[in-house]
Amino acid sequence: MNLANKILSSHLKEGRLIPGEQICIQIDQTLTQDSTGTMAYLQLEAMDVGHVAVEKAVAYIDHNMLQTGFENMDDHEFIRSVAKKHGITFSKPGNGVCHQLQLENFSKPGKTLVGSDSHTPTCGAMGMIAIGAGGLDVAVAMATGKYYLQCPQVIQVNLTGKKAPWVSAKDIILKVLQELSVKGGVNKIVEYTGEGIASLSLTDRATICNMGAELGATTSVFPTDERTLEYLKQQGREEDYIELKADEDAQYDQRLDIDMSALSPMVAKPHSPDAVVCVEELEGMHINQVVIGSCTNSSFADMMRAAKILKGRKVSEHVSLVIAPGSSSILAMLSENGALSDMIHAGARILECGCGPCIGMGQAPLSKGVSLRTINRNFKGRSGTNDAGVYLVSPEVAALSAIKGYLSCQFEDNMYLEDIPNTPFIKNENFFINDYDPQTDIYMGPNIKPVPKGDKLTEQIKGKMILKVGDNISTDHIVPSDSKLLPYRSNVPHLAKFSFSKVDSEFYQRAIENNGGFIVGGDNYGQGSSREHAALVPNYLKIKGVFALSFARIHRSNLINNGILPLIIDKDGYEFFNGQDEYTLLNVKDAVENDKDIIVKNETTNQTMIAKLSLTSREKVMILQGGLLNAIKELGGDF
Ligand code: MIC
Ligand code: SF4
Repeated sequence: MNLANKILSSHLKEGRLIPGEQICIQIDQTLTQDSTGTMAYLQLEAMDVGHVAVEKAVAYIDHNMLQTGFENMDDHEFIRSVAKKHGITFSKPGNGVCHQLQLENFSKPGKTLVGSDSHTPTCGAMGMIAIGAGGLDVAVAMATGKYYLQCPQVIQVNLTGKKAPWVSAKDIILKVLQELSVKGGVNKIVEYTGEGIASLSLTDRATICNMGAELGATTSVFPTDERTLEYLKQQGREEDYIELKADEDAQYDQRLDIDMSALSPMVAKPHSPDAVVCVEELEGMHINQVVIGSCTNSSFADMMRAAKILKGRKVSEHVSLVIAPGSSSILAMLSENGALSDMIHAGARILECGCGPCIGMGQAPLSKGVSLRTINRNFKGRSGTNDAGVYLVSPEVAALSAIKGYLSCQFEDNMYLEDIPNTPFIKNENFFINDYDPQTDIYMGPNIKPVPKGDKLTEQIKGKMILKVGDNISTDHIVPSDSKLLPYRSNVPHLAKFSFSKVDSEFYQRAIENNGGFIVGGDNYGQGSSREHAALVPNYLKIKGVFALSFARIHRSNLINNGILPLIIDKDGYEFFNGQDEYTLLNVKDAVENDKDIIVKNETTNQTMIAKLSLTSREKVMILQGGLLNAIKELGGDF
């Protein structure tokens, strides 16, 4: 057995480990963050449960921290009160980014974790099965300890050789993205094997697992070894260590070989994480901004390497360098060992520990600007500046380029930090709140609006095609996020006004005028972030179905959870839709109940075509009932 299947099988509650079949796994840990958390906790409240049913549930505040109005802090207070009522650990704002904190404080080999954030797989570095999901699925996991998913295939990525000094873990995952693309991992687990692993630290592995989300993968996983133990010792948790690895004769569904000694520094160009080339190809490109941080590259080692490059040097006059360490512990350690002052002396702006610029919460680049970032996503407009170009690089390339004023990988030998001190982490318990009181009153700010509900499925559905888009539409396109919109994650009616605004400024108006309708998309529709707002908003706007060539995993589940049909079409089907014609799905209920194709009729031309819905038995119930919350109401919380 491979390692992924070993962990899955030890947690299997329903189904068989056959790729494509529906399985249910026992969940040991959950995490939420604030931008998806308010909805997840409103949904948890609607389920009327007591103490959470998992070993460890943590609610982080890391995304929405600018507090330019009352909305953010109202959300924080709402989450804090729900956490107290249900026995969930609350991580206060300023403590750091959820994935970095989960890794440092709670990750344990062999455990399962589900989180309302697409980068939850970061903890795969610890030999965990850690999966990103929509908020409602995480709420159900908190309430019942269960998570349903399509049993994934397992891809083996075999690492050999040793990376050269200036090659970083980021370059390994950028190489994997170059090979497999942003849809190469959909419904697959990426399992790393090979003698090359031993040279990668735990946080190197975390960077690699983190950006497995950009492959669309269900998750990524590493075996455990001395490096795992070393990290756990550093965290004062060595008793959590167990050895985990695949069997010698383990089977995989696909294999990719990467010789790390052949790699050089890489960069992902705008506007996709898989638009990867060698930095050398773009050496000398003028830059305006550099951001070092995010859940991908904000570890102690990343910060120390960047600090070493900056030490005694000066950030270029025309560059704004911002640095956000991943956790309060890391920040405290950088401050104690002097690395923080090396950064500040060089001219770096230090941000509080959180997501910050990665999700457009401040630090928007200048118009048409070039921003080098160590983050994981560079979708158009995500930085807050629609015409800026964001390039994804390693912390080393970011720091060097900040000094030079242009993209570069021409390092000097004395910039290299040979050994990262293995000092025990400075643990700061004061940012974690562990109160539990089932009588707690829930705090509700005025910006927190109810969760939209779906309608029961009818036999026929009529509607106009109100938007047709191409391949790789991300949830950032469907519901954009920046400092103006993120405060409204608890207010779906307000967010709805900005839906698809970066793709088609009239979408909202058309949806209102037509009382909803259909959307048509290409391949990998809904990639990227786990935000279920990309389904809650369409639900609120009465979108009845999305036709696409293929769907990203989390978004597909979010659509179904909201009672919206994820309809599969082929290339001819894509061409079938034109203008703003009216369409009728002639036999939906029958098709869902009896696994039939759906007949779609164009009412203007009278032509018909076929769309497919491939649903598991549980998904069928959700679609018939108009969403997961309705299904739970009808069939009970354990549904
Ligand atoms: C992201 O990186 O896009 C986010 C913001 O962390 C999202 C969650 C969200 O949209 O709130 C994610 O990755 O799931
Ligand atoms: Fe936060 Fe960015 Fe990581 Fe999302 S990808 S969790 S916004 S740091």
